[in-house]
Amino acid sequence: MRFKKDFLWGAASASYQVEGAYLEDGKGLNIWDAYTQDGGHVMHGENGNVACDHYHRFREDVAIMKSLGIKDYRLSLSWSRILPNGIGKVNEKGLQFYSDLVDELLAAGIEPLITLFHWDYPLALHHKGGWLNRESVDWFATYTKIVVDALSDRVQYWMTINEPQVFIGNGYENGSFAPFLKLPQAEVARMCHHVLLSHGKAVQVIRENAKKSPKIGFAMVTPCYTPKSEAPNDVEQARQKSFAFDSTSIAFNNAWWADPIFFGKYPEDAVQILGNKMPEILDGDMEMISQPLDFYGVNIYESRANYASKTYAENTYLGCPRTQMGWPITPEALYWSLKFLYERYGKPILITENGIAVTDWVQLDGKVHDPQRMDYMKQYLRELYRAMQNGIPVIGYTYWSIMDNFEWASGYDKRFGLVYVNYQTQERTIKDSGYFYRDVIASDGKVVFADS
Ligand code: GCO
Repeated sequence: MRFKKDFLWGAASASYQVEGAYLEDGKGLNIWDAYTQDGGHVMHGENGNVACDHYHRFREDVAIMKSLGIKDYRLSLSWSRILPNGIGKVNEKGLQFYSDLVDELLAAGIEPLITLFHWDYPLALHHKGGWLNRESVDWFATYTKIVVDALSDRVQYWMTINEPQVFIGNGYENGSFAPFLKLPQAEVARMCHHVLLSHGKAVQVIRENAKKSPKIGFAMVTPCYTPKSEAPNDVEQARQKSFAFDSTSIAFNNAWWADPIFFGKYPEDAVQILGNKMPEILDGDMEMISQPLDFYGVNIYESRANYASKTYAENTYLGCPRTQMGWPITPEALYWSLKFLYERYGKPILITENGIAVTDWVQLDGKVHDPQRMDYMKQYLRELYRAMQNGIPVIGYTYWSIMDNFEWASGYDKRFGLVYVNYQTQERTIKDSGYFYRDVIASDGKVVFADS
């Protein structure tokens, strides 16, 4: 058993989590820069000021990716590195960094996949109301145009926005991520609408200006429920629950985001439940939001679950296997999520993130032995293969993350990388899983099916 030859075997990172150089070469502040300096919100008072120093070490990091045979690298751009105030004057040194990184990747035979926005919102725009301000749509479109003009002669794959569920849900609903706010539901709904409009307008800008024929998507975190059994009524119940509007949070929903994009309308249950908290929808909004896409980019780590339960959420039980994040290990989430998402939206799927945090360290032999991560990857990739064998078109798999990095409010304790980072020395050590992934890629996935 093998994956198809042109399968995109990739790895991912995000600007704030790896770059560091938070004040260097004209970069402006973003909300994570601003709201982590007080040491109050992130584990151990940590922040991304230095992170993995990828800004200075990107050539070394690309060389590691090349040595592993990685086909594509999903990176995100720091909006405030390119536009220090979010709008207005361009920081040419910021653009140059990304141009150099793209050139380094292409020279290494690695396809750059660009995420335009991965949570590091320009502080200056936050002070102008951020996503609450409808002007945010034009701000994002202007930023997108600058990036497309600079990079689209070499970049073909574009993801507009990463996980609006999380940056809105944690950033503005439950307050656990920057800018650590808890806003009223009507304001959250309005932000979601402006994020969707921004996505749509960015798609339009890319289509109209890209020099290289673009392939455009996003990176949503929309895992589905796993049915209790393969009995038709259990499957149907899981499907229904996966797209029903769960009002415990506006942002942490699936159809709330994907239906406007693919159907040009909000899901009826959400409209009913939110009532007068629904955002104002102007003429043309839904057409703008539902610009055609080339793929459905999805981040999947675990099955969707209702965490309100006092004891065990779905797929969890006494002593169940969990990652260092505490997330249950549910490989079947890849099969069922892809099945339900493809049946509903009918788009080829790119796994834009999947991975595991494990308590890694460099051992006495100087290596990082991480058999749990290798087993996790095997289990999840087998379910991905099962989805493809059942007719679901999957264009690639992107491991999160190429290297250990800043895991948001959890700081640096949580290590997801295929490459271990010593944050005192910035020394990189390829983990056993990194060599395993090399063998997965070289064998078109064949080693995934070996039990040893
Ligand atoms: C996300 C983000 C990543 C995280 C990763 C592990 O999906 O939450 O895209 O930035 O670091 O998922 O939580």
